[in-house]
Amino acid sequence: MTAKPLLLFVSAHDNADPWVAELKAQLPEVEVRVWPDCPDKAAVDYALVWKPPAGLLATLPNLKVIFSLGAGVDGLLADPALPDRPLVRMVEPGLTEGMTEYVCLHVLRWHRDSPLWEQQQRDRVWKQSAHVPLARERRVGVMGLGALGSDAAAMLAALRFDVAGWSRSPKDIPGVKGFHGADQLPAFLARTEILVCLLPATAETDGLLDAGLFAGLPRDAVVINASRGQVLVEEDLLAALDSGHLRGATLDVFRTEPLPPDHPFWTHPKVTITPHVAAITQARTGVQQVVDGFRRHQAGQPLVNLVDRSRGY
Ligand code: NDP
Ligand code: OXD
Repeated sequence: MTAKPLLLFVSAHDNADPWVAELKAQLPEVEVRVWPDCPDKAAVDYALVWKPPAGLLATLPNLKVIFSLGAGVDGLLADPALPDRPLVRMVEPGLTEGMTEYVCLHVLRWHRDSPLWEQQQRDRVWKQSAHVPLARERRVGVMGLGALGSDAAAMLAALRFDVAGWSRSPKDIPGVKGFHGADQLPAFLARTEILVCLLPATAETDGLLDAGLFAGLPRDAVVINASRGQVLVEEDLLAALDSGHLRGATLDVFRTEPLPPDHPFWTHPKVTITPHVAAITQARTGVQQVVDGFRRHQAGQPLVNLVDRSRGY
């Protein structure tokens, strides 16, 4: 009898139970093991991973495909021993819908001045604004128009925001003004009152959200970063908030996670923090993508959502 292909689930964070249950239900033709339960490393054909121990994947000599539990693969690519096998990143509706909810929530929150009203409530102040703008009067800019950014931008446009997007290559998203490449970044920034960052962390995007970029935004602009902490220069953001140039920031991701208890972001009056929860891969729909990749690979068909290692995403 031929042995079933073996898939190894490795995650530093996720509770393996829902994943194993979904994998067994949706992929009965595969044997599933959860690291560190792996008596024969040579038997592992596929790996489904989130933050695996550095070097672990290199010890699996017959590994055929690496599936990432996350959309962002910067952590995996940082492992110098990452084996040269196809790397499939996570693109699944749960992650996309969750991110779009997060983006809309925080864009609306800043658009409707909620932080101000919350402060006024704490201070028992009744003071109305002379003008409460509509979404159609608010210019939002989304950096990164991939699986997540394109969906979020389209939903913001459906909420009637005046939306633009910036990406490496040109895009055509209905209701979203397209900007691309370094040359068009200044024009994109100049028209952006609420900036949403959904770029991957790569060599090119490292530290992109810095003092120079903030200076290109209009006064009172807001920054929402739900991509990776590496994209943001934290001291520059603090300086732009403290100088009064920026109105506020919502941050879900940080250079060091968990955010250290003494970090100034925790208590900054203009900063809202969430603990890297903007979007979470859902087991049921996430496994569907793994099933699709597994079946494609078994049938000798091209894999989708493959990471281009030279680009870093
Ligand atoms: P994609 O790879 O689908 O999209 C990336 C987008 O960024 C593309 O539009 C790409 O342009 C653009 N881009 C990349 N590099 C550059 C550059 N140098 N200049 C301009 N544009 C660039 O990724 P996803 O949308 O799936 O995910 C985005 C990121 O979100 C992930 O990498 C991850 O870091 C983060 N994330 C955060 C989560 C959270 O909970 N906080 C959850 C999930 C993901 P082009 O289209 O032209 O290639
Ligand atoms: C991801 C994340 O990249 O959750 O999927 O950050």
